[in-house]
Amino acid sequence: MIETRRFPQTDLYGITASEYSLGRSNQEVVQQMLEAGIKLIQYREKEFTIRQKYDECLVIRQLCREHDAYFIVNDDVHIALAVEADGIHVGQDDLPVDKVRELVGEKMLIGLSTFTPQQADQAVNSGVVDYLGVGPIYDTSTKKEACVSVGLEYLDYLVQHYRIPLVAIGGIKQSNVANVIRHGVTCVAMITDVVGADNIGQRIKAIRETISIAKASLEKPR
Ligand code: TZP
Ligand code: MG
Repeated sequence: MIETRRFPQTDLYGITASEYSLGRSNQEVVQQMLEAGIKLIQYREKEFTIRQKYDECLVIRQLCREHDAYFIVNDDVHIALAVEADGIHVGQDDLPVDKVRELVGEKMLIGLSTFTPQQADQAVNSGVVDYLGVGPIYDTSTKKEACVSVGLEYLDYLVQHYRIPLVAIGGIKQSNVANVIRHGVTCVAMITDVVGADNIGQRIKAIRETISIAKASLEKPR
């Protein structure tokens, strides 16, 4: 468990999705992400049993520790606690964030998915959320229950109005990530473009190069 609760300064947020991983296990995919230098991994599996998720999280938690990477669990507060994750990521239909904070204590990061300014306001005012998920920026079929894409305007609004760490997500790929970065976000999350790549390591390297070129073209990245 990390000592002080602080969202890491990092460019790419890796998320599991065995359905899109070309037959590779989540463990294998995470191993490749970590070897490619990703420092923030979220375990996200919507269709698995609690026991399957717990067993995978135990292993991935350890892998993240060995690579000095943060490990965040999606949805399941009790699994995050059971494996001593560094964070929990919840959405608007999960437990309210103040309740999540009560359950996980002060050390664990809390991320919240948002797609409207009101949700962002509430999250920031709650004082318990450490970063906001922002999206879907573009159309995506990866998140089954996703709302229609919010576009870059919502991201612009957050970049202009808040200092809380932001993670842009949804339909982001190597081909369009530069544009997202140019809107001022530091960190982006990608599912299919990473886990669905034939060579995950090479794809991550290419994405990170693209991000770093886009950031260099900005005066004041945040
Ligand atoms: N939350 C908003 S969009 C999304 C999630 C989990 C799915 C992102 O997946 P992809 O494949 O990067 O579009
Ligand atoms: Mg959720």
